[in-house]
Amino acid sequence: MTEKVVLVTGACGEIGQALVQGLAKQGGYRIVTADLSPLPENIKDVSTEHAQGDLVYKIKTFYDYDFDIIFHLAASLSSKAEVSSEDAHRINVEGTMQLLMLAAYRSEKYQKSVKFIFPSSIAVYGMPDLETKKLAGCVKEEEYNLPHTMYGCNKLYCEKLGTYYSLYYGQKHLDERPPHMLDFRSIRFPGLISAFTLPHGGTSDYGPEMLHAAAQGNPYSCFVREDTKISFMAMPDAIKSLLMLVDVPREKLHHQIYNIGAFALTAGEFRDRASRAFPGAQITFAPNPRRQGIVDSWPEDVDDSLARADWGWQPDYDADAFFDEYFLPEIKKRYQR
Ligand code: AKB
Repeated sequence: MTEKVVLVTGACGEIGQALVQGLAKQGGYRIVTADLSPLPENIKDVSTEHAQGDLVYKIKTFYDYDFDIIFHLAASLSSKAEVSSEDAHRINVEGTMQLLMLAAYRSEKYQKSVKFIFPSSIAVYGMPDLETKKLAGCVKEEEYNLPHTMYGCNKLYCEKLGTYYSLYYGQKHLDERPPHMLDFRSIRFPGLISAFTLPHGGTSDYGPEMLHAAAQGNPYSCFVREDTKISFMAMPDAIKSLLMLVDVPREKLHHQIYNIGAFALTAGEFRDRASRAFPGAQITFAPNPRRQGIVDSWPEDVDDSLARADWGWQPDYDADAFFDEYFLPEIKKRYQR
């Protein structure tokens, strides 16, 4: 069987490392990676080539490759993007635009649809106030698309760009559209939690930070209120979703953008579960108004019925399974070593 050539940008990030490991485990891929940083040891051996540097300036390198699939994970996350917004725009939008152009060009020229998998985020939503957030509960893809952050604006715009390149590029009428348009597929992720890595620069980071601190016996001061609620997901489920979506035949997909959910908890519920698992955990709350405002603008939970209907999405880990079967066993092994 010939190997599929796959590019993973942002390979050194949290999702990147886990995805590269997942692709290698699944087999059948020649994995090319890209990131600002050198590859960490855990994925060094499975990447056949690594392009280190800024994607925007490196894009020419990638025109020489015959990619079947691009997982474009490189991004500046929500809290970081608020402090250097122009930089975030360059990384999140210009980098994506360059890669979309490359994928669209190759799809048309070589008569082969390049699959472009784009992780979007619950940051694309903008709940106007806490009352609306509470009343809305699980939001659908097309609701409240009024992001309050640079990162959310960037993600929403890139969803639109990807949709444009896969449906309307060239302004061909539906029946004269070439069969080999770029194949753009996007998942809106909730906050992700890994037992092996910690996120940097996000605003859902209080979840993983609190749990890792408690597991190590370190005090943690949480930057949002106890009643703050958003949806979260175990990293293995996030990787499962990417690997599932990439394999679905295009005709089964009725949409370009899909919500996926797993469990929604308040920061106080995280604290309670962390305290039960690690008696003596020292968790306090000292909300940071700017970061609090960001999380308050994100919905409590998402409606992922489109993903369930079109490609059979179902998470393996609800809140109990996340703690009991994934996070706690792994984290205990990790910090007790
Ligand atoms: C962030 O906090 O910026 C990310 C996200 C929810 O997309 N984790």
